[in-house]
Amino acid sequence: MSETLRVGMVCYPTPGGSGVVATELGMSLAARGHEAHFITSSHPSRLRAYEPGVFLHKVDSVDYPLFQQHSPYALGLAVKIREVAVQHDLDVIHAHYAIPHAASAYLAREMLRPRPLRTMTTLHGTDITLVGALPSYHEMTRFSIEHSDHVTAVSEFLREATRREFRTERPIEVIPNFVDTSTFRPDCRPRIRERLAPAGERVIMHVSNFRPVKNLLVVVDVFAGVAADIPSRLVLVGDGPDRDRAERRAREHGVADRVVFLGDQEYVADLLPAADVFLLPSGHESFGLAALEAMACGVPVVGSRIGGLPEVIVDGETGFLCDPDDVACMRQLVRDLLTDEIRRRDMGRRARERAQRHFERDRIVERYIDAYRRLIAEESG
Ligand code: GMT
Repeated sequence: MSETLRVGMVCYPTPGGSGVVATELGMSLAARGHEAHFITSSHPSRLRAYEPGVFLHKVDSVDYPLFQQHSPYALGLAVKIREVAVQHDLDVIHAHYAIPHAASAYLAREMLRPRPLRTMTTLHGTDITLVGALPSYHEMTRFSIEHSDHVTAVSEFLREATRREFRTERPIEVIPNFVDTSTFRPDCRPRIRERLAPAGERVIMHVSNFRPVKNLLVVVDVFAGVAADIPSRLVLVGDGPDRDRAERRAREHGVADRVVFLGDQEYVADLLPAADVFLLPSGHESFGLAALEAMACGVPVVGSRIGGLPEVIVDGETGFLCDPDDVACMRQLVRDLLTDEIRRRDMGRRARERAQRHFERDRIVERYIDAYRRLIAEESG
């Protein structure tokens, strides 16, 4: 078996956890001497530096009047996967987020027969819990899972949710998400903190794609309660459909002058250490990569007791968990943390330790490499 792996990485290029995981994984593979071929509709947002061994292949989108705004991306992707697999002799195609990537990988594999191409699908979250479960996609999601050569999920919660929702007995390996703790670290640049909180206020931070599932209005509600008696700023990183509603909510609470909207930021590792507390009150969260990145920066997280978040945040030790809409609970816990600096720092230290011990990038990347090698061995065995 060749030592060098050639992996096709299919992911969404937009900012979002599944794309981040795919991108970091591909770059880590390349840094170990393997080849990572990104097959995406545009440049993945976290792909910053050049790494020898990383290749980009853009999926063509066909502009034809009959398609109106519905260019059949899944088909163009399948054709591109097939093409890249042949040209670069790919061993494995790794689809991140089932819809429609796992179906496209399946089509590419079938088009290539008898040449072998092993397919692996990583389930990330809403591909199972929201979108994939919709009647329009349910059967296709189930089919894609059943026909993928290997399936992984980013948390125990997601594995169980998949089994339940799709009534599948298919083995699903849990490989949790990871963080590079040498990039995400507690070193706060004073200049960044001073700009975010010029009068020395406490900083509460939230990073997401501002979709309804992230409960951004709850973030603002919690902050408004805290800001009533603790000089503080809310720093919101990201963008998305709930941004306007959040701005309006901040005005209604009379705290708009203390809420900073930074928009989408690529270098969140520079921002997170400037936070005193990270808030993540999501309604659904299969893992919560943003929480893990905050923890690696030594920032305690106050989040929801739902989905995979309890697998990341240890309640009372590395952060706190409340019900997703329990504003009073979160408000009290944030307030407690901001008024007890020794406890806050202690929790932050334990949060970082947990990130290092359980979710360190290098160890988790090895688990993916092991899964690729097992898949290839099955094929040749
Ligand atoms: O499902 C989504 O919201 C999209 C997805 C993404 O691409 O950002 O997020 C999911 O995958 C992340 C990476 O594995 C997880 O950390 C997020 O918890 C998960 N989001 C949800 O479950 C809502």
